Amino acid sequence: MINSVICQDLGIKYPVFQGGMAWIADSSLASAVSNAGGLGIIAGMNMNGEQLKEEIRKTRSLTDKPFGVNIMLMSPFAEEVSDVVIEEKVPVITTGAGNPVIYMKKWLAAGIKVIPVVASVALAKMVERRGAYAVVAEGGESGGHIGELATMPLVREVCSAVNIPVIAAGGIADGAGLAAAFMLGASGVQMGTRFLVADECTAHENYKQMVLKAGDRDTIVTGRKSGHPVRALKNTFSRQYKEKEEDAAVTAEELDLLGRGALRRAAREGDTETGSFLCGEVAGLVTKKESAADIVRSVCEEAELLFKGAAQWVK
Ligand code: TUI
Repeated sequence: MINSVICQDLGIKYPVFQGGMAWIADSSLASAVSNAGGLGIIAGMNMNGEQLKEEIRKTRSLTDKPFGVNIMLMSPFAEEVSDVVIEEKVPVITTGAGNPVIYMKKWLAAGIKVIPVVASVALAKMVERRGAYAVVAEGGESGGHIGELATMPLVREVCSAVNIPVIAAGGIADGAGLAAAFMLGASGVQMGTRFLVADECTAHENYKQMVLKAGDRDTIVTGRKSGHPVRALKNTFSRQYKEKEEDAAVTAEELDLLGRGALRRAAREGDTETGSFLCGEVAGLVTKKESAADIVRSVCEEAELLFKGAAQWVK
């Protein structure tokens, strides 16, 4: 069975995290992944403190296994939810889209394992010094808000720069991806796109169909100019956004207005025209719906077979 140091430390069976996808990763998906032996993660991004509290309690009613909360640092509720996770004694926090050091002291004092998502060696080293238990090194193949580097160089460089566990993310959707990440020195993987089509994922059916149909070249990155690059499926919204951001006559306010509510319209309403369908480059590998348990188990079993067969390359 695939196993690593993070399994013992976090009390999970498989070294697989589910990404904290905004407007998608709720108690249903997070509890299913945790019950399957991975680490389910609730997205705090779109919730205020009260809403997150409710979602944490729901998750606890659905699983007795460890789970995490992702705090998106650009969220207007970041400060508020940073206290809720302490009150609710959440065992693991991941952070995204920023530098979490201003919150780390209080989380660590509360005994929470802090696992920032990083897109650079510099931030990985900084959070290691501040007491992070591990980092998620997320490459630009991911869906959603992304950094500059690709997963292969980022994971390798972060692994050689820090002495804490590294969880690889970005472009991983099957056992081969997990095996490759471990070969780079990672102790676990985080997947988002593969879990979008899980039976327990409450994203709109239109979202799931778009992911299932998408191929390798069906995502696009917008927002590079504004410094907030985001990867999403190509559709009317993302093409229009791209066109407008390249038009010097369009102001930042107009772009902001266009993007407002687009994640909710995709995830909850399935609005294929005006929604922003965040999705990673691995969409081409995601071809069938199945339970979260089948996803976690099959990814680990595929990786195990690959490792067992790896001696064939040594003569
Ligand atoms: O956070 C994510 N992915 C996300 S958040 C999100 S919500 C949203 N997205 C777009 C528009 C509006 C809302 C959707 N997807 N991933 C984690 C991640 N963090 N990826 C990259 C980073 C990152 C980037 C730069 C982390 C830190 C950083 O630099 C911080 C610093 O100060 O060095």
